[in-house]
Amino acid sequence: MAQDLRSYLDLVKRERPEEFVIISRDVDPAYEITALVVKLEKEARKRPVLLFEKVRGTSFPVLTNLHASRARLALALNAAPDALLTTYLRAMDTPIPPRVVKTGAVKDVVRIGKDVNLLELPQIIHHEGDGGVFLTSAISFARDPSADIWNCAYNRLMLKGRDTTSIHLTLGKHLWEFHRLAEKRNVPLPVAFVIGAHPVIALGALAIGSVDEDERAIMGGLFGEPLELIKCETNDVLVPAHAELVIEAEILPHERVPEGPFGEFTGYSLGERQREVVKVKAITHRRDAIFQDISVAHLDHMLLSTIPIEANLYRAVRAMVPSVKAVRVPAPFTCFVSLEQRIAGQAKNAILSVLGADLYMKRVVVVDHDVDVFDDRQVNWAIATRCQPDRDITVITHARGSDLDPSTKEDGYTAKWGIDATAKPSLAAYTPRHRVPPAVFERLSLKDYLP
Ligand SMILES: Cc1cc2nc3c(=O)[nH]c(=O)nc-3n(C[C@H](O)[C@H](O)[C@H](O)COP(=O)(O)O)c2cc1C
Ligand SMILES: [Mn+2]
Repeated sequence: MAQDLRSYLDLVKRERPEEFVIISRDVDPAYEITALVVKLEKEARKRPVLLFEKVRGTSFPVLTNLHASRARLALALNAAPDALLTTYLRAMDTPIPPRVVKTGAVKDVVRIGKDVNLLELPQIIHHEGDGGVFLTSAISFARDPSADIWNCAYNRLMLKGRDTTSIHLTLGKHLWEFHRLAEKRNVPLPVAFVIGAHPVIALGALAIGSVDEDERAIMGGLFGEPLELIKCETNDVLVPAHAELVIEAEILPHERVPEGPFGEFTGYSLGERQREVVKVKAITHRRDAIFQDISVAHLDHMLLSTIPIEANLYRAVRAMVPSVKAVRVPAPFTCFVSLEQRIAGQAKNAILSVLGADLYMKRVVVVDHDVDVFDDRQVNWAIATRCQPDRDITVITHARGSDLDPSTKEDGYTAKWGIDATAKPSLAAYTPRHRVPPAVFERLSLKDYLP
Protein backbone atom coordinates (compact mmCIF):
# COMPACT_ATOMS: atom_id res chain seq x y z
CA MET A 1 0.00 0.00 0.00
CA ALA A 2 1.32 3.50 -0.82
CA GLN A 3 2.36 5.16 2.44
CA ASP A 4 1.96 8.82 1.55
CA LEU A 5 -0.93 11.19 2.13
CA ARG A 6 -1.24 12.12 -1.56
CA SER A 7 -1.86 8.56 -2.72
CA TYR A 8 -4.64 8.35 -0.15
CA LEU A 9 -6.11 11.67 -1.33
CA ASP A 10 -6.10 10.31 -4.89
CA LEU A 11 -7.94 7.24 -3.62
CA VAL A 12 -10.60 9.44 -1.96
CA LYS A 13 -10.95 11.51 -5.16
CA ARG A 14 -11.45 8.30 -7.13
CA GLU A 15 -13.69 6.32 -4.77
CA ARG A 16 -15.64 9.09 -3.00
CA PRO A 17 -15.27 12.17 -5.25
CA GLU A 18 -18.11 14.06 -3.56
CA GLU A 19 -16.09 13.96 -0.32
CA PHE A 20 -13.10 15.89 -1.61
CA VAL A 21 -13.62 19.65 -1.74
CA ILE A 22 -11.06 22.21 -2.87
CA ILE A 23 -11.58 25.74 -1.56
CA SER A 24 -9.79 28.24 -3.76
CA ARG A 25 -11.21 31.38 -2.15
CA ASP A 26 -8.75 32.85 0.33
CA VAL A 27 -9.40 32.27 4.03
CA ASP A 28 -8.21 33.79 7.27
CA PRO A 29 -6.43 31.14 9.37
CA ALA A 30 -7.91 32.76 12.47
CA TYR A 31 -11.16 30.82 13.09
CA GLU A 32 -12.36 30.59 9.46
CA ILE A 33 -11.06 27.08 8.76
CA THR A 34 -12.61 25.61 11.92
CA ALA A 35 -15.78 27.66 11.34
CA LEU A 36 -16.23 26.15 7.87
CA VAL A 37 -15.65 22.61 9.17
CA VAL A 38 -18.26 23.13 11.90
CA LYS A 39 -20.76 24.87 9.59
CA LEU A 40 -20.51 22.08 7.01
CA GLU A 41 -21.11 19.49 9.71
CA LYS A 42 -23.92 21.33 11.51
CA GLU A 43 -25.79 23.07 8.69
CA ALA A 44 -25.11 20.93 5.64
CA ARG A 45 -24.58 17.59 7.43
CA LYS A 46 -21.45 17.14 5.35
CA ARG A 47 -17.96 16.24 6.39
CA PRO A 48 -15.76 16.20 3.31
CA VAL A 49 -11.99 16.42 3.19
CA LEU A 50 -11.23 20.12 2.72
CA LEU A 51 -8.20 21.47 0.91
CA PHE A 52 -7.74 25.22 1.35
CA GLU A 53 -5.50 26.45 -1.46
CA LYS A 54 -5.08 30.03 -0.27
CA VAL A 55 -4.59 30.65 3.41
CA ARG A 56 -3.57 34.18 4.31
CA GLY A 57 0.00 34.64 5.50
CA THR A 58 1.42 31.36 4.19
CA SER A 59 2.30 29.60 0.97
CA PHE A 60 1.28 26.18 2.35
CA PRO A 61 -2.13 24.80 1.37
CA VAL A 62 -4.10 23.46 4.34
CA LEU A 63 -5.79 20.07 4.43
CA THR A 64 -8.36 19.42 7.14
CA ASN A 65 -11.25 17.13 8.11
CA LEU A 66 -9.39 14.16 6.61
CA HIS A 67 -10.56 11.62 9.22
CA ALA A 68 -14.12 12.88 9.72
CA SER A 69 -15.83 9.78 8.30
CA ARG A 70 -15.65 6.13 9.26
CA ALA A 71 -16.06 5.14 5.62
CA ARG A 72 -12.98 7.17 4.69
CA LEU A 73 -10.98 5.62 7.53
CA ALA A 74 -12.11 2.19 6.37
CA LEU A 75 -10.97 3.06 2.84
CA ALA A 76 -7.54 3.93 4.25
CA LEU A 77 -7.32 0.49 5.87
CA ASN A 78 -8.74 -1.27 2.84
CA ALA A 79 -11.49 -2.62 5.12
CA ALA A 80 -15.28 -2.67 5.14
CA PRO A 81 -16.74 0.09 7.38
CA ASP A 82 -18.05 -2.53 9.84
CA ALA A 83 -14.65 -4.26 9.95
CA LEU A 84 -12.66 -1.34 11.38
CA LEU A 85 -12.40 -2.90 14.83
CA THR A 86 -11.34 -6.36 13.63
CA THR A 87 -8.87 -4.87 11.12
CA TYR A 88 -7.29 -2.76 13.82
CA LEU A 89 -7.15 -5.66 16.29
CA ARG A 90 -5.44 -7.82 13.67
CA ALA A 91 -2.75 -5.17 13.17
CA MET A 92 -2.20 -5.02 16.95
CA ASP A 93 -1.82 -8.80 16.98
CA THR A 94 0.50 -8.92 13.97
CA PRO A 95 2.75 -5.86 14.12
CA ILE A 96 5.36 -5.47 11.35
CA PRO A 97 8.60 -3.70 12.36
CA PRO A 98 9.56 -0.63 10.31
CA ARG A 99 12.32 -0.45 7.68
CA VAL A 100 14.86 2.34 7.27
CA VAL A 101 15.26 3.81 3.78
CA LYS A 102 17.85 6.21 2.35
CA THR A 103 15.69 8.66 0.42
CA GLY A 104 12.25 10.15 0.73
CA ALA A 105 10.28 13.15 -0.50
CA VAL A 106 10.08 14.56 3.01
CA LYS A 107 13.68 15.71 2.39
CA ASP A 108 12.89 17.73 -0.78
CA VAL A 109 13.39 20.92 1.22
CA VAL A 110 15.68 20.98 4.26
CA ARG A 111 15.86 23.99 6.54
CA ILE A 112 18.22 23.89 9.46
CA GLY A 113 19.10 26.24 12.32
CA LYS A 114 18.64 29.91 11.38
CA ASP A 115 16.56 28.95 8.34
CA VAL A 116 13.87 27.46 10.56
CA ASN A 117 10.78 29.63 10.74
CA LEU A 118 7.58 28.23 12.17
CA LEU A 119 5.85 31.54 11.41
CA GLU A 120 5.88 30.60 7.72
CA LEU A 121 3.51 27.72 8.48
CA PRO A 122 -0.26 28.33 8.48
CA GLN A 123 -1.03 30.30 11.66
CA ILE A 124 -4.30 28.60 12.47
CA ILE A 125 -6.42 29.65 15.44
CA HIS A 126 -9.25 27.23 16.13
CA HIS A 127 -11.64 28.46 18.80
CA GLU A 128 -12.57 31.67 20.56
CA GLY A 129 -10.38 32.22 23.56
CA ASP A 130 -7.47 30.08 22.31
CA GLY A 131 -4.21 31.55 23.53
CA GLY A 132 -2.66 31.57 20.06
CA VAL A 133 -1.66 29.42 17.10
CA PHE A 134 -1.71 25.65 17.68
CA LEU A 135 -0.40 22.88 15.42
CA THR A 136 -3.01 20.17 16.03
CA SER A 137 -1.99 17.42 13.62
CA ALA A 138 1.58 16.91 14.82
CA ILE A 139 2.43 13.23 15.40
CA SER A 140 5.43 12.79 17.70
CA PHE A 141 8.14 10.18 17.12
CA ALA A 142 10.62 9.65 19.97
CA ARG A 143 12.87 7.09 21.66
CA ASP A 144 13.05 6.15 25.32
CA PRO A 145 16.34 7.76 26.47
CA SER A 146 17.18 4.65 28.51
CA ALA A 147 16.14 1.84 26.16
CA ASP A 148 15.48 0.98 22.53
CA ILE A 149 11.75 1.62 22.85
CA TRP A 150 10.00 3.93 20.41
CA ASN A 151 6.78 5.84 20.78
CA CYS A 152 4.33 7.77 18.62
CA ALA A 153 1.45 10.00 19.70
CA TYR A 154 -0.39 13.16 18.78
CA ASN A 155 0.90 16.12 20.77
CA ARG A 156 -0.34 19.59 20.03
CA LEU A 157 2.19 22.38 19.79
CA MET A 158 1.54 26.03 20.67
CA LEU A 159 3.68 28.44 18.67
CA LYS A 160 5.98 30.60 20.74
CA GLY A 161 8.32 32.00 18.07
CA ARG A 162 10.36 31.16 14.94
CA ASP A 163 11.89 28.04 16.48
CA THR A 164 10.01 27.52 19.74
CA THR A 165 6.76 25.92 20.81
CA SER A 166 5.26 24.53 23.96
CA ILE A 167 3.90 20.99 24.01
CA HIS A 168 1.07 19.26 25.83
CA LEU A 169 2.30 15.96 27.25
CA THR A 170 -0.53 14.19 29.06
CA LEU A 171 0.72 13.47 32.56
CA GLY A 172 1.49 9.77 32.86
CA LYS A 173 1.48 9.00 29.11
CA HIS A 174 4.45 7.56 27.23
CA LEU A 175 6.10 10.68 25.80
CA TRP A 176 5.70 12.38 29.18
CA GLU A 177 7.51 9.41 30.75
CA PHE A 178 10.35 9.63 28.16
CA HIS A 179 10.70 13.33 28.88
CA ARG A 180 10.80 12.73 32.62
CA LEU A 181 13.58 10.13 32.10
CA ALA A 182 15.59 12.63 30.01
CA GLU A 183 14.94 15.38 32.52
CA LYS A 184 16.37 13.24 35.33
CA ARG A 185 19.62 13.10 33.32
CA ASN A 186 19.44 16.85 32.61
CA VAL A 187 19.37 16.27 28.86
CA PRO A 188 16.86 17.30 26.20
CA LEU A 189 14.66 14.64 24.61
CA PRO A 190 15.15 14.40 20.81
CA VAL A 191 11.82 14.22 19.02
CA ALA A 192 10.32 14.72 15.58
CA PHE A 193 6.81 15.77 14.63
CA VAL A 194 5.17 14.63 11.43
CA ILE A 195 2.55 16.85 9.82
CA GLY A 196 0.65 15.52 6.81
CA ALA A 197 0.48 11.74 7.00
CA HIS A 198 -1.45 8.80 5.60
CA PRO A 199 -4.42 7.92 7.91
CA VAL A 200 -2.77 4.59 8.70
CA ILE A 201 0.04 6.53 10.39
CA ALA A 202 -2.54 8.61 12.25
CA LEU A 203 -4.50 5.55 13.44
CA GLY A 204 -1.33 3.64 14.37
CA ALA A 205 0.03 6.57 16.39
CA LEU A 206 -3.10 6.47 18.52
CA ALA A 207 -2.76 2.80 19.48
CA ILE A 208 -3.18 2.39 23.23
CA GLY A 209 -1.19 -0.30 24.96
CA SER A 210 1.97 -1.00 26.88
CA VAL A 211 4.88 1.39 26.36
CA ASP A 212 6.68 -1.68 24.97
CA GLU A 213 4.27 -1.86 22.04
CA ASP A 214 5.75 0.02 19.10
CA GLU A 215 3.12 2.14 17.33
CA ARG A 216 5.33 2.13 14.21
CA ALA A 217 4.95 -1.64 13.97
CA ILE A 218 1.18 -1.31 14.33
CA MET A 219 1.30 1.13 11.39
CA GLY A 220 3.19 -1.62 9.54
CA GLY A 221 0.52 -4.11 10.52
CA LEU A 222 -2.14 -1.77 9.15
CA PHE A 223 -0.18 -1.14 5.92
CA GLY A 224 0.55 -4.86 5.55
CA GLU A 225 4.23 -4.01 5.02
CA PRO A 226 7.00 -2.27 6.97
CA LEU A 227 6.56 1.47 7.51
CA GLU A 228 9.36 3.25 5.63
CA LEU A 229 11.38 5.51 7.88
CA ILE A 230 14.22 7.93 7.25
CA LYS A 231 16.70 9.46 9.70
CA CYS A 232 16.30 13.07 10.77
CA GLU A 233 18.98 15.64 9.76
CA THR A 234 19.71 16.90 13.27
CA ASN A 235 19.06 13.87 15.51
CA ASP A 236 18.70 10.08 15.32
CA VAL A 237 14.92 10.01 15.35
CA LEU A 238 13.38 8.09 12.45
CA VAL A 239 10.39 9.58 10.64
CA PRO A 240 8.07 8.44 7.81
CA ALA A 241 10.02 9.02 4.59
CA HIS A 242 6.94 9.99 2.57
CA ALA A 243 5.42 12.51 4.98
CA GLU A 244 4.51 16.02 3.89
CA LEU A 245 6.48 17.85 6.58
CA VAL A 246 8.67 17.03 9.57
CA ILE A 247 9.67 19.25 12.48
CA GLU A 248 12.93 18.04 14.07
CA ALA A 249 13.25 19.21 17.65
CA GLU A 250 14.04 18.54 21.27
CA ILE A 251 11.96 18.91 24.41
CA LEU A 252 14.05 20.84 26.91
CA PRO A 253 14.67 19.65 30.45
CA HIS A 254 13.44 21.72 33.42
CA GLU A 255 11.89 24.50 31.34
CA ARG A 256 8.22 25.39 31.35
CA VAL A 257 6.21 28.13 29.66
CA PRO A 258 2.55 29.14 29.82
CA GLU A 259 0.41 27.12 27.40
CA GLY A 260 -3.23 27.71 26.50
CA PRO A 261 -6.00 28.57 26.92
CA PHE A 262 -7.11 26.00 24.37
CA GLY A 263 -10.46 24.57 23.26
CA GLU A 264 -9.98 20.92 24.22
CA PHE A 265 -11.39 17.63 22.92
CA THR A 266 -13.56 17.52 26.05
CA GLY A 267 -15.59 20.41 24.64
CA TYR A 268 -14.23 22.87 27.19
CA SER A 269 -11.79 25.70 26.84
CA LEU A 270 -9.19 24.98 29.47
CA GLY A 271 -7.13 27.79 30.94
CA GLU A 272 -3.43 28.40 30.81
CA ARG A 273 -1.04 25.82 32.28
CA GLN A 274 2.75 25.61 32.65
CA ARG A 275 4.01 23.11 30.08
CA GLU A 276 7.18 21.79 28.47
CA VAL A 277 9.20 23.69 25.86
CA VAL A 278 10.18 22.49 22.36
CA LYS A 279 13.20 23.90 20.48
CA VAL A 280 13.04 23.28 16.76
CA LYS A 281 16.31 22.34 15.02
CA ALA A 282 15.12 21.71 11.48
CA ILE A 283 12.07 21.59 9.24
CA THR A 284 12.07 19.31 6.21
CA HIS A 285 9.23 18.99 3.74
CA ARG A 286 8.05 18.06 0.27
CA ARG A 287 8.57 20.70 -2.39
CA ASP A 288 4.85 21.57 -2.48
CA ALA A 289 4.03 20.29 1.00
CA ILE A 290 0.43 20.13 2.20
CA PHE A 291 0.01 21.31 5.79
CA GLN A 292 -2.52 19.32 7.79
CA ASP A 293 -4.87 20.63 10.45
CA ILE A 294 -7.33 18.90 12.77
CA SER A 295 -10.27 20.77 14.31
CA VAL A 296 -9.99 19.62 17.89
CA ALA A 297 -13.13 18.07 19.42
CA HIS A 298 -14.91 17.83 16.06
CA LEU A 299 -15.43 14.67 14.01
CA ASP A 300 -11.97 14.74 12.39
CA HIS A 301 -10.51 14.32 15.86
CA MET A 302 -13.13 12.19 17.60
CA LEU A 303 -13.61 9.47 14.97
CA LEU A 304 -9.88 9.11 14.52
CA SER A 305 -9.15 8.55 18.19
CA THR A 306 -12.16 6.36 18.97
CA ILE A 307 -11.18 3.41 16.77
CA PRO A 308 -7.81 2.72 18.48
CA ILE A 309 -9.28 3.28 21.96
CA GLU A 310 -12.20 0.90 21.34
CA ALA A 311 -9.85 -1.74 19.90
CA ASN A 312 -7.65 -1.65 22.98
CA LEU A 313 -10.62 -1.75 25.38
CA TYR A 314 -12.19 -4.64 23.50
CA ARG A 315 -8.87 -6.50 23.72
CA ALA A 316 -8.58 -5.76 27.45
CA VAL A 317 -12.13 -6.84 28.33
CA ARG A 318 -11.86 -9.97 26.20
CA ALA A 319 -8.68 -10.95 28.07
CA MET A 320 -10.85 -11.13 31.20
CA VAL A 321 -14.34 -11.91 29.89
CA PRO A 322 -14.24 -13.99 26.69
CA SER A 323 -17.98 -13.53 26.10
CA VAL A 324 -17.73 -9.73 25.60
CA LYS A 325 -19.94 -8.68 22.73
CA ALA A 326 -19.25 -5.00 22.02
CA VAL A 327 -17.37 -2.00 23.34
CA ARG A 328 -18.13 1.62 22.57
CA VAL A 329 -16.60 4.94 23.62
CA PRO A 330 -19.56 7.34 23.22
CA ALA A 331 -18.14 10.38 25.02
CA PRO A 332 -14.94 11.60 26.66
CA PHE A 333 -13.69 9.31 29.45
CA THR A 334 -16.67 6.96 28.95
CA CYS A 335 -17.00 3.34 27.88
CA PHE A 336 -20.04 1.12 27.32
CA VAL A 337 -19.54 -2.66 27.33
CA SER A 338 -22.02 -5.39 26.48
CA LEU A 339 -21.35 -8.99 27.39
CA GLU A 340 -23.01 -12.33 27.84
CA GLN A 341 -22.53 -12.84 31.56
CA ARG A 342 -22.13 -16.55 32.27
CA ILE A 343 -21.33 -16.29 35.98
CA ALA A 344 -21.82 -13.58 38.59
CA GLY A 345 -18.99 -11.04 38.83
CA GLN A 346 -17.98 -10.84 35.18
CA ALA A 347 -19.54 -7.38 34.76
CA LYS A 348 -17.41 -6.10 37.63
CA ASN A 349 -14.34 -7.70 36.08
CA ALA A 350 -15.12 -5.91 32.81
CA ILE A 351 -15.29 -2.59 34.69
CA LEU A 352 -11.89 -3.25 36.24
CA SER A 353 -10.43 -4.25 32.85
CA VAL A 354 -11.55 -1.03 31.18
CA LEU A 355 -10.32 1.17 34.01
CA GLY A 356 -7.02 -0.71 34.03
CA ALA A 357 -6.45 -0.52 30.29
CA ASP A 358 -6.80 3.17 29.48
CA LEU A 359 -5.62 6.17 31.46
CA TYR A 360 -8.49 8.35 30.21
CA MET A 361 -11.36 6.01 31.12
CA LYS A 362 -13.35 7.26 34.08
CA ARG A 363 -16.90 5.91 33.67
CA VAL A 364 -17.78 2.38 32.56
CA VAL A 365 -21.27 1.02 32.01
CA VAL A 366 -21.68 -2.73 31.55
CA VAL A 367 -24.88 -4.15 30.09
CA ASP A 368 -26.13 -7.57 29.03
CA HIS A 369 -25.77 -8.78 25.46
CA ASP A 370 -29.42 -8.02 24.63
CA VAL A 371 -28.66 -4.29 24.92
CA ASP A 372 -27.17 -2.42 21.95
CA VAL A 373 -24.37 -0.21 23.25
CA PHE A 374 -24.55 1.87 20.06
CA ASP A 375 -28.04 3.01 21.11
CA ASP A 376 -27.86 5.44 24.05
CA ARG A 377 -31.57 4.93 24.84
CA GLN A 378 -31.09 1.22 25.36
CA VAL A 379 -28.12 1.82 27.66
CA ASN A 380 -30.14 4.32 29.69
CA TRP A 381 -33.01 1.83 29.87
CA ALA A 382 -30.69 -0.85 31.22
CA ILE A 383 -29.24 1.50 33.84
CA ALA A 384 -32.76 2.47 34.90
CA THR A 385 -34.23 -1.03 35.06
CA ARG A 386 -31.40 -3.43 35.93
CA CYS A 387 -29.30 -1.42 38.32
CA GLN A 388 -29.54 -0.62 42.02
CA PRO A 389 -27.06 2.17 42.72
CA ASP A 390 -26.24 1.11 46.28
CA ARG A 391 -25.35 -2.36 45.03
CA ASP A 392 -24.12 -1.84 41.49
CA ILE A 393 -21.92 1.25 41.46
CA THR A 394 -18.22 0.89 42.12
CA VAL A 395 -16.17 4.00 42.90
CA ILE A 396 -12.39 4.00 42.78
CA THR A 397 -10.78 7.01 44.38
CA HIS A 398 -7.43 8.76 43.92
CA ALA A 399 -6.53 7.37 40.51
CA ARG A 400 -4.85 8.99 37.52
CA GLY A 401 -6.98 10.13 34.61
CA SER A 402 -6.96 12.82 31.93
CA ASP A 403 -5.30 16.07 32.94
CA LEU A 404 -7.87 17.83 30.75
CA ASP A 405 -10.92 16.77 32.77
CA PRO A 406 -12.20 20.08 34.22
CA SER A 407 -14.08 18.29 37.01
CA THR A 408 -10.92 17.10 38.75
CA LYS A 409 -9.66 19.14 41.69
CA GLU A 410 -6.03 18.69 40.70
CA ASP A 411 -5.32 18.16 36.97
CA GLY A 412 -5.88 14.46 36.23
CA TYR A 413 -6.06 13.19 39.82
CA THR A 414 -9.49 11.67 39.76
CA ALA A 415 -12.07 9.21 40.98
CA LYS A 416 -13.45 6.63 38.55
CA TRP A 417 -16.67 4.68 38.54
CA GLY A 418 -18.32 1.67 37.08
CA ILE A 419 -22.01 0.91 36.71
CA ASP A 420 -23.04 -2.72 36.53
CA ALA A 421 -26.31 -2.48 34.62
CA THR A 422 -26.61 -6.20 33.98
CA ALA A 423 -29.66 -8.09 35.25
CA LYS A 424 -29.19 -9.89 38.58
CA PRO A 425 -28.76 -12.65 39.45
CA SER A 426 -28.73 -13.34 35.71
CA LEU A 427 -30.52 -12.27 32.56
CA ALA A 428 -32.12 -15.71 32.24
CA ALA A 429 -33.55 -15.50 35.77
CA TYR A 430 -34.67 -11.87 35.45
CA THR A 431 -38.21 -10.63 34.88
CA PRO A 432 -38.72 -11.22 31.16
CA ARG A 433 -38.97 -8.41 28.62
CA HIS A 434 -42.41 -8.15 27.09
CA ARG A 435 -43.09 -8.77 23.44
CA VAL A 436 -45.93 -9.66 21.10
CA PRO A 437 -45.95 -13.37 20.36
CA PRO A 438 -43.39 -13.97 17.57
CA ALA A 439 -45.86 -16.08 15.57
CA VAL A 440 -48.30 -13.15 15.43
CA PHE A 441 -45.52 -10.75 14.54
CA GLU A 442 -44.47 -12.96 11.62
CA ARG A 443 -47.99 -13.55 10.41
CA LEU A 444 -49.01 -9.90 10.10
CA SER A 445 -48.03 -7.85 7.09
CA LEU A 446 -48.31 -4.06 7.31
CA LYS A 447 -49.54 -3.69 3.77
CA ASP A 448 -52.69 -5.68 4.63
CA TYR A 449 -53.70 -3.08 7.22
CA LEU A 450 -52.47 0.28 5.99
CA PRO A 451 -53.83 2.18 3.02
C1 LIG B 1 -5.93 15.34 17.18
C2 LIG B 1 -5.38 14.81 18.47
C3 LIG B 1 -4.69 15.63 19.33
C4 LIG B 1 -4.15 15.15 20.50
N1 LIG B 1 -3.42 16.00 21.29
C5 LIG B 1 -2.76 15.51 22.36
C6 LIG B 1 -1.92 16.34 23.13
O1 LIG B 1 -1.74 17.53 22.85
N2 LIG B 1 -1.28 15.79 24.19
C7 LIG B 1 -1.43 14.49 24.54
O2 LIG B 1 -0.82 14.04 25.50
N3 LIG B 1 -2.26 13.68 23.84
C8 LIG B 1 -2.92 14.15 22.76
N4 LIG B 1 -3.73 13.32 22.03
C9 LIG B 1 -3.96 11.94 22.50
C10 LIG B 1 -2.75 11.06 22.36
O3 LIG B 1 -2.20 11.14 21.07
C11 LIG B 1 -3.12 9.59 22.66
O4 LIG B 1 -3.59 9.50 23.97
C12 LIG B 1 -1.94 8.65 22.46
O5 LIG B 1 -2.41 7.34 22.49
C13 LIG B 1 -0.89 8.79 23.52
O6 LIG B 1 0.19 7.97 23.19
P1 LIG B 1 0.80 6.89 24.19
O7 LIG B 1 -0.35 5.96 24.51
O8 LIG B 1 1.86 6.25 23.38
O9 LIG B 1 1.31 7.63 25.38
C14 LIG B 1 -4.31 13.80 20.85
C15 LIG B 1 -5.03 12.96 20.00
C16 LIG B 1 -5.56 13.44 18.82
C17 LIG B 1 -6.32 12.51 17.92
MN1 LIG C 1 2.83 4.39 23.30
